[in-house]
Formats: sequence, structure tokens, C-alpha cells
Amino acid sequence: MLTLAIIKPDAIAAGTAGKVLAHLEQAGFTIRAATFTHLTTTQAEAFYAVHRERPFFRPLVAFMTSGPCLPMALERDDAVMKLREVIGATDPKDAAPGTVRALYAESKERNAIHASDSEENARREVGFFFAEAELV
Ligand code: 3AN
Repeated sequence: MLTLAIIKPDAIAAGTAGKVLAHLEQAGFTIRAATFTHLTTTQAEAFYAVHRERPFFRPLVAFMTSGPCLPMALERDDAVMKLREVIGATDPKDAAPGTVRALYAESKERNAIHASDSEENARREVGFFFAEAELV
């Protein structure tokens, strides 16, 4: 099963992307596709369209377009649920010890990594960044 992760601009800027990736590999995930990219405003708005009405939508889009990020399709059994476990809660203050966000996130917004939250969203989000032919 595949899920989508994005190592966010804060982790890239902090130089912790490699550590985050090592953490995910250690947790049994295999990289099936990855693309180092700098999202445009249009792309970030489309990706986070479900949050359009939320008060944090504009700051979220501004943050996600503030620098490069690393979207990846990751494979593992039970990938969606397991990746949510491994990354921890949205706010690093609530994230369980040893999770990616507890270790590397700065704040609720600058929280190091995105992960799909359902199988349906994982299919949509993997498809947002990668064509089927790019999944190796
Ligand atoms: P998660 O990334 O844990 O699935 P979501 O889907 O609720 O969290 O929110 C998407 C992104 O929006 C989060 N990763 C975070 O960057 C940002 N975000 C969510 N809630 C807030 C908030 N209250 N204030 C600022 N940013 C937020």
C-alpha cells in the first residue's frame, strides 16, 4: 500500500530532511517515487483545497511555498495508518516522544512533514504528484 509524505520546507531549511528520511526507512517504508520541488501558490492551494475555509489556510499556503519541499510516495503494509503513527500529532507539543514531529517539528504549522490521513486521500495525494508510470 502507498501513502504520500511531504518533507516540508522547515525541515529542508533546517537540514533535517535526511534524518527524517532515515527515520521513515527505519520504520519500514520504501521510497517508490520522490520529487524535490518548490510548490507554486496554485499547487499548494490545490493540494490543501480541503482546508480552504480554515483560518490557517493562507498561512499554510504561504509556508508551503516558502521554500523547496520533498513529496514522496512511500510503501509499507498499512502505510497510511503506520505513517500517521510514525509522524505523531499535528502539534509537536502533543506528538508522542520519538515521533518525527516530536523530534524535528518547530510548531503546529512548521511541523516538518505531511502525511495522507486516509486511503482515499493517499490515492488522491500520490496522484497529485506522481503519474503511475513514475512509481518504481
Ligand atoms: P496533519 O498534517 O496532521 O494531517 P491537518 O491535515 O489538520 O494536519 O492540517 C494540515 C496542515 O495545516 C498541518 N500539517 C499544519 O501544517 C497546518 N495546520 C493545521 N492546523 C493548524 C493550526 N491550528 N494552525 C496552524 N497551522 C495548522
